[in-house]
Amino acid sequence: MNKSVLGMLVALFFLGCQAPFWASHPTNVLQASQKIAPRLIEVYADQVWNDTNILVQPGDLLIIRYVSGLWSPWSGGSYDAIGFGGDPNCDCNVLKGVSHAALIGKVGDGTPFFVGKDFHHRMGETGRLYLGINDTRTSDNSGFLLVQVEVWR
Ligand SMILES: [Ca+2]
Repeated sequence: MNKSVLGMLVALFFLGCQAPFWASHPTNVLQASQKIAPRLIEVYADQVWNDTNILVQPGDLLIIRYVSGLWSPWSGGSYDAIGFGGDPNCDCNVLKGVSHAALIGKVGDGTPFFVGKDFHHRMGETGRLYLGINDTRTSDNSGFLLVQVEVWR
């Protein structure tokens, strides 16, 4: 048996194995647990909201994980996605009741929410995902966090 015939037999064997899989998983239908493009995103402290270019739909499971990096809500500090702490009701916070300089998010023009280091949430809104620092005055901020964003649909 020459190599090309053997190659064709091997190919036919694998096609035969794959056919039932294709038949039961039509590619034009999103499966319940399909992961959409995990992305690494830099979130800068001196931007009010960082546009992730990720669209979220109702029912999506959104996962955001802090990977690395430090940022500061003023000169000289260094904090991660949990932030500095301080008075949670300070009017310096975009999201009241949450650590100053924590990682926060919002979908479209929706209400901001706490993200922190490990966010898992089934979303109820449609829109673009934005990430940012919990700080109302970003002009004196520095640094960025690297986060991984996954959407399961
Ligand atoms: Ca600041």
